[in-house]
Amino acid sequence: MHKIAAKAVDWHAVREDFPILREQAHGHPLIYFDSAATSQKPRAIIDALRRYYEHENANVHRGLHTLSSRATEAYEKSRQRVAEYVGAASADEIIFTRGTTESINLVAHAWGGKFIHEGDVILLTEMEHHSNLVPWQLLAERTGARLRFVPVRDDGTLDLEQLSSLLTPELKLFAFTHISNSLGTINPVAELCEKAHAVGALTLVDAAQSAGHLPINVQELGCDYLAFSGHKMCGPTGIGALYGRAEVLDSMPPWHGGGEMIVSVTLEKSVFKRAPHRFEAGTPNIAGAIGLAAAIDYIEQIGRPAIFEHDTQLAHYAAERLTELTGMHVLGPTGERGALVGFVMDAVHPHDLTTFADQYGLALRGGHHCNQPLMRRFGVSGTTRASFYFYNTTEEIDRMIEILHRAVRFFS
Ligand code: C6P
Repeated sequence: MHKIAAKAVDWHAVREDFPILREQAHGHPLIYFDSAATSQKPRAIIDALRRYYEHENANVHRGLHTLSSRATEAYEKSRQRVAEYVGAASADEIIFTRGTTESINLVAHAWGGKFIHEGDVILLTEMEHHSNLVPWQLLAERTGARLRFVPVRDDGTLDLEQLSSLLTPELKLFAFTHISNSLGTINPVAELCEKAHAVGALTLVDAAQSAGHLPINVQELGCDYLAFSGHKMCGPTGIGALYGRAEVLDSMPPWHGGGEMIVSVTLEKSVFKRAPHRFEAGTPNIAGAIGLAAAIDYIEQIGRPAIFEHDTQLAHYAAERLTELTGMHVLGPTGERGALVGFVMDAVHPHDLTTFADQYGLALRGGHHCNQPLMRRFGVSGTTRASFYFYNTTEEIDRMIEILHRAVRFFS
């Protein structure tokens, strides 16, 4: 996995593409280590949004005038770009959503509402973000379905030995994260999909933390659904996508009703379009989709293998240097890990540490990271997390270590 050769990239030049990284915070140069929450945006994406509003802005799929045709063409070209990016067989398999959360809710409502019944099982893992947990809890409450969980081992990896006993005939869907946003664990997606399919279940991959970081091909992974957010991969907020295998999408009823998603409407009844338009009621986030396609162009120009290599090297370097600090506990696997490192320090609560770090211009994230059950599993109320992207540097990590040493002295 992820063994495609990475090209050499001038990372310092790449960093110059991000105007916000020249900002200061509390009189210090900004060190932005919160890209798992949302990434920063390069000039190319900011320009693409401005270009759209200056030259193409109109509603899509409705008007017959020039601007509407331009906007529709740009919007549908963006869908094609997203399809290529995740290796989908067709652009019809890409539904634009507000992001990962909405993508998962779409599946829980449209697919779950039709196919999930009392006694059915939905399998999740203990490391799921609330976005891949709460929608299934709500579905289980509505239908009487049961939720089951693959446990997480002390090293932050999934306990796959327990998986075979969870793969029962009642299992209808296995929904799991590709990369944990708290632990950095990279799950073996293809293997998990194959095992779930062997008992006739569908699979949903939460790619919120992976889509901008490593090559993804849904056909090679063999997943039925894949959800991700544009804002974590250099794109604008409020846009993301759901990939759904054509056959699965065709079997699903709409979830939101409104304009754009119908073929015909009478006062009593409507006939709906096919996927993906059936799932995009109302005026979509046109600018967002165009911004997402621009983000994909930008990322592809650098190359995901190079990004993955760079980001994971930073994460390993940070994990290693953190161990220099006394009373430090780094969570997550020691082997392959995504672009983040979560840790707990005896001397200081994550919220206090994050506030302290901010005084030095360092943006960390402290708290439960929408992973309350996982925090409970590790016996902590929260962690401090440093998350990286390709614009970050080892020098910034060295500076973080200095600031953390200072924090230990201050709080002890
Ligand atoms: N995590 C963080 O870790 P949205 O908000 O829809 O763009 O993404 C939700 C989501 C779903 N799954 C995973 C694994 C995630 O990490 C996230 C978002 C952010 O800082 C916010 S809690």
